[in-house]
Amino acid sequence: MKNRNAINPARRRLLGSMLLGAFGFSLTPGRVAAAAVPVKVWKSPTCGCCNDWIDHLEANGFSVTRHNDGNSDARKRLGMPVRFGSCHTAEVAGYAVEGHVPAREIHRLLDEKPQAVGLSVPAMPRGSPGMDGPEYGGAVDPYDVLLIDRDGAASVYQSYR
Ligand SMILES: [Cu+2]
Repeated sequence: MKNRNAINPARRRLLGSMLLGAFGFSLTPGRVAAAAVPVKVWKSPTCGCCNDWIDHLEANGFSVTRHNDGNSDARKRLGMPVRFGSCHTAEVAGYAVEGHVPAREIHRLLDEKPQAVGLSVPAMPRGSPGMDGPEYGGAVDPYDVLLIDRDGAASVYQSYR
């Protein structure tokens, strides 16, 4: 006879994660469970692909503060040349991150700590994080993640092609 009060293990796990979820904890292994890395993002209030990129960051170990007053001033202040510009500019650990840079390269940047202004994915290539929603119909443009050094020179940090 089954005990009416017994909760099967799967259901118990589900209830447990719901309770933890209510308190903002996560048992997900890996980077997401580690303390989230704070990032500030400057963008226009109406930028949809910026918000999609922020969702990508938040799903990959970052905690984002949004500033919805455009990114030109932040880009200039952080020393990111306009020619590498895109729709949003972020700041993480003193580095500039311009455009739809994958979270993977930002983690690598924070691990390697190069002498640099930061990273950029210029313009808005389709298929990059935040430019990969259903509205793009699966289109993928080749692109490079660039490392921008302090005299404004760019080198390829990671190629996606
Ligand atoms: Cu964009």
